[in-house]
Amino acid sequence: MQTNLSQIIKKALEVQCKDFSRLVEESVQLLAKENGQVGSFNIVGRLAEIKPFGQAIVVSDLHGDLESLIRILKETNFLQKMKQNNKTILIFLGDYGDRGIYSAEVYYVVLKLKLLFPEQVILMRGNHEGPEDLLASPHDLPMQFQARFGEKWREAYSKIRELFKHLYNAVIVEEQYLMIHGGIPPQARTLEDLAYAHIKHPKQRLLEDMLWSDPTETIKGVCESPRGAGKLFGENITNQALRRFNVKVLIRGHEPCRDGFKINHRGNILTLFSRKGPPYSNVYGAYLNVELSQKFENAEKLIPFIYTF
Ligand SMILES: [Mn+2]
Repeated sequence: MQTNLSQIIKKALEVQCKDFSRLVEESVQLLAKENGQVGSFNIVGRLAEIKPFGQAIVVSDLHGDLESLIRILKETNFLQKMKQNNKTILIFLGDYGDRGIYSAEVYYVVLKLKLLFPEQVILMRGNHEGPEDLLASPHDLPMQFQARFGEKWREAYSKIRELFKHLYNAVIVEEQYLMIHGGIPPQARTLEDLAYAHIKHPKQRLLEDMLWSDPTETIKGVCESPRGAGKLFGENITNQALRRFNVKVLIRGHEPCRDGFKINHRGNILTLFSRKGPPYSNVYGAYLNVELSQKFENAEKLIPFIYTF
């Protein structure tokens, strides 16, 4: 079994279209059958429910930044921990490709980790893994695949597009955290709304709002987003959702932040951003490494567990 980080990276940099496509296909098959109890996760639709025990590493947008991903895996000793049968879990908040030039390699590494440790890794869906009718633009993945894989690139690309449908909409850590790539859909009433948002799309805008929305401090309610999809949601929407889902903090990605993270809505929202470099101008990248049994009422209290680089 290939559990050495440098071997995985080497393979990611060398992999040809056929092997890459096979890896994506295996991942699709694995994700498609995830339902009910998967290790310590309870899977409902595309929602992963987690009991508040054990260590969790939360990685946000990577956008083809292989270097930041390697750094996080090294710093957290994730593979070493897996060898020691440690129960640490690794959650990705979505947006693996586009922008950075190592999109295929980032996908390769995160999918390899999922296949190696299915009960320890959760891959969420970002707006760059959106549904057919709502894909982020510019979407440079096809060009990157063409440059990376040559004439057979379409095979790898169509498999990746299939994969998008199987990524997770949301993660909930009981009584603690709700994790969504973009934000809270104001119309969500139940966990089922989050779990089956992809099935209700496009009739309902749940999935769109989850993948595209951003918090704002300027209004309390909700308005359309300048991004052209999703919404801007204010403090009242956040408070209502945290109460409704009985959690303390919303953890999300999607927005580049100068320091790699930011806090909104009086400590009710933590935004993380893990990638560095153009076209974004954040000075730091960040990830979270936190013990889930520790109770935090407020995102400010999570700051000691946010690692920036
Ligand atoms: Mn995003």
